[in-house]
Amino acid sequence: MKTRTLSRRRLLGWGAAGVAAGAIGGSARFVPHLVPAAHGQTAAAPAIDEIVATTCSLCVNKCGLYAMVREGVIRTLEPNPTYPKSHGMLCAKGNSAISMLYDPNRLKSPLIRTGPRGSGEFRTASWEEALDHVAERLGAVRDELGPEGVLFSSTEGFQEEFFLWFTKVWGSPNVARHPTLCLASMVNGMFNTFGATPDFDLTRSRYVIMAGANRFESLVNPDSVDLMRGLGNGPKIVVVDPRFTITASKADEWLPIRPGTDLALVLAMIHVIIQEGRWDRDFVERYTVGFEELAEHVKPYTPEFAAGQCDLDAEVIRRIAREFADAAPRVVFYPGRRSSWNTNDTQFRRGIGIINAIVGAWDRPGALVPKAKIPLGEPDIFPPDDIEVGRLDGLEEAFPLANRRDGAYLNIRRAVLEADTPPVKAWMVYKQNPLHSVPESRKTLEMMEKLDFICTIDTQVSDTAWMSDVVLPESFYLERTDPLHSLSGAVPVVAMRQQVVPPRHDTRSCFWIMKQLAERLDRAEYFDFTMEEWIEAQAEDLPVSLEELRRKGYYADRDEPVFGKTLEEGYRFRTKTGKIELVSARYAENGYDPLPVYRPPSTVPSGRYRLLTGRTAIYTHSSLQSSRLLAEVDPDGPNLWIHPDVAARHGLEDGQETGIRSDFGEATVPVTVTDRIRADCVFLPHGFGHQSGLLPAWAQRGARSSDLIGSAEDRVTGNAAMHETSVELYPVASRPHAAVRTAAAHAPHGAQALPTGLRHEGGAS
Ligand SMILES: Nc1nc2c(c(=O)[nH]1)N[C@H]1C(S)=C(S)[C@@H](COP(=O)(O)OP(=O)(O)OC[C@H]3O[C@@H](n4cnc5c(=O)[nH]c(N)nc54)[C@H](O)[C@@H]3O)O[C@H]1N2
Ligand SMILES: Nc1nc2c(c(=O)[nH]1)N[C@H]1C(S)=C(S)[C@@H](COP(=O)(O)OP(=O)(O)OC[C@H]3O[C@@H](n4cnc5c(=O)[nH]c(N)nc54)[C@H](O)[C@@H]3O)O[C@H]1N2
Ligand code: SF4
Ligand SMILES: [Mo]
Repeated sequence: MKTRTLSRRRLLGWGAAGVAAGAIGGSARFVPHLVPAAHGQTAAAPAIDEIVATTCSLCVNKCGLYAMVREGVIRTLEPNPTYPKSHGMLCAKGNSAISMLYDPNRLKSPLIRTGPRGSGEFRTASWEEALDHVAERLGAVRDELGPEGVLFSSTEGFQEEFFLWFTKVWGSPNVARHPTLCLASMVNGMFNTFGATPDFDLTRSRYVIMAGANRFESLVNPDSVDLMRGLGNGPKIVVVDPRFTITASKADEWLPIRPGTDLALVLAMIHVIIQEGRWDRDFVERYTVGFEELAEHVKPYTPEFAAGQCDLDAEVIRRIAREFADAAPRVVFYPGRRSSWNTNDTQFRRGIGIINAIVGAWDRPGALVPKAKIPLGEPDIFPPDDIEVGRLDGLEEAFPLANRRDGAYLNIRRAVLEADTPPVKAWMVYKQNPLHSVPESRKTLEMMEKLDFICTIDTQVSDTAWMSDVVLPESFYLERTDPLHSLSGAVPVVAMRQQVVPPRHDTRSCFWIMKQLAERLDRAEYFDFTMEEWIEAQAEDLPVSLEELRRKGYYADRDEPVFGKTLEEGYRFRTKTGKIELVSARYAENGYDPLPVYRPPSTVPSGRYRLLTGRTAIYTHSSLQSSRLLAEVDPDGPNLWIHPDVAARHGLEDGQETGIRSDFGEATVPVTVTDRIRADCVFLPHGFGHQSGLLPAWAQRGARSSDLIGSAEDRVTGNAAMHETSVELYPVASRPHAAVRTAAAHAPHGAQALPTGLRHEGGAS
């Protein structure tokens, strides 16, 4: 087996620069004049000793920021005004980072379980002991079942590459990453149309349709910032959403669609555009295949048909289709991000790809833009071959076109549950909270019961960590240096995340943890490098120095998107035919509809409502509900949205608690009575109802959405289909309003058993 060595050449420079990350000479001179400018201030900047450029990690967006340090303490975080992905934005979540960093109740050291799983009985342990323990348990599973006996789960983040690297060199094909809970269907739909996943030039667009994508609450940058900046003089924005979201409230038009029917709308719009001759003939001719078949295919999808499905007005559908086509090519029918909605989701996203393609909204100003990426140097490591033996997700047969590196979450869980003897016996979880993020938590709990060993690497005792055998605390992002990260986009960037202050507690980086485990499990040769050497190798071919990167926080090779490369003579799209595929050759080959066929969502039995899920503006999934600061400013809370008609039917008043039950579980939750939602569905904000006794009381408000949502899957990717579940409401005895409850009272297995000092100080009301 070939192993790696880092070339000496790559070792030079980093050490010479003397960078104990965080102590960065020169940056203080560079930044202060930029920061006030970003805020339109003229007053002198506050007295600070040091300014460190770094990258927020509190959600997927990776916004650029400057940390202002005085006397070794971070005083404020300021958005990096020039960073191309966030353009001077730092959201509420990002700003909560300081309060999280200095929270006295943080997870401070490794924990080892001492009582029954879920009892909350842990003791603190040294790293030495905790790592020895993890290594011993993983080693035992490897001896019994082989390396494939360990399941690895993780969510994106800069340090995730070391977790994935460990997985690879360990040799397990059993990986469950977050995309099959999130964007897998959108990516697949776009890729099988354009051979690429696009970004968007929203600043130059004239007409933008957002189906669901809630950009003013579910922030995705630079899209959210670009749309906000454009309000008033930017594109016309049409929001299609069963809820009147903040995004809808800022839009020009809101279409309160019946959930799960969007593909009918898209097909009807294509029908109108073709029937009325409004497509871009030249573009379709030169760059696409399958137009004739498409024209035939959409004939039955009239606006009247869609109106019946979507509960919208046929004339409105016609008008929107015309306006969209007439404003083309500076238009974007936005394909969304969290596309884990329905079982036909990938076909819906394909429909969006197609409508953009036929009006020529591709690789031009104001339209969809293929993403570019700045290549990073690769350390000289020769990884072992991918192992496929013992693969549990069954992708080959079930989802041949799905991304093999991400797995299929629900399929893996099913395989473990259905096997007589468990094919995996250990679970390593990094930066992920599957008890919240994976539908049907009771099955996840069942799977946990079948496993001998669970280790979670987190920054807090999440519900998943609470059920684990060992919890390893990663340092907070402001306390660590991560590898460089190349973010693809219309304007690609290389982002730098560097340590601002040293770790406050006995925490470590994922890199360090993986290296330690590798050393204990005879994989040391694959981790024979330091973080500094890794970064050095990554930066080797960049045209900027590491010093410059550290000072600025990022590197970008352009200020503006470059348009038209894929439209040049001879360019071959990365599809089977080399063209933009209106008819998908790969889908046809694999037994899927080559043109998107509308299939209605699951029926909702009478007396029930479709359950919708999603996020609110100030939380990231289930990760920030523990922030006291955010809980105090939270405008939305964990409440279930219900329409006034629904409230009247059940005799519910605003703020009152209701029981909510699906075929998969039940919960109690307060309601918000609002006509900002349709009457045939209810909306449960995601990420509340924590059960870990080591999280504060305010994190326990509301209901855990994964307790209610069933395990439906998208047909093409295996992406979870989270909006196929229906619920009923039932009365519950009125309880005092649950804004602040004691942690002990609501911890499922009695937090009393916790050693003193572990329990959350803010828990008592
Ligand atoms: N019901 C429902 N389910 C959903 C969704 C939904 O809207 N509703 N959304 C889906 C989507 S789009 C996604 S992307 C997934 C996300 O699913 P997850 O990735 O599971 O998201 P989180 O709930 O934020 O859990 C992240 C965990 O990582 C921890 N963490 C945060 N920062 C760090 C760090 O620096 N290091 C380490 N080691 N840990 C850290 C947090 O404390 C938290 O426990 O959920 C999906 N599931
Ligand atoms: N504040 C905040 N921002 C985030 C995140 C976060 O956790 N918090 N997470 C990030 C991540 S990982 C992701 S994936 C993105 C997700 O960003 P989005 O894709 O925007 O996801 P959601 O918040 O789930 O919002 C989905 C919207 O779709 C609507 N909807 C539900 N069903 C239907 C339907 O059938 N048709 C239509 N047209 N609309 C429907 C819902 O009412 C909701 O408003 O957000 C990112 N940004
Ligand atoms: S959107 Fe907010 S939480 Fe997410 S990276 Fe940007 S500042 Fe951080
Ligand atoms: Mo996501």
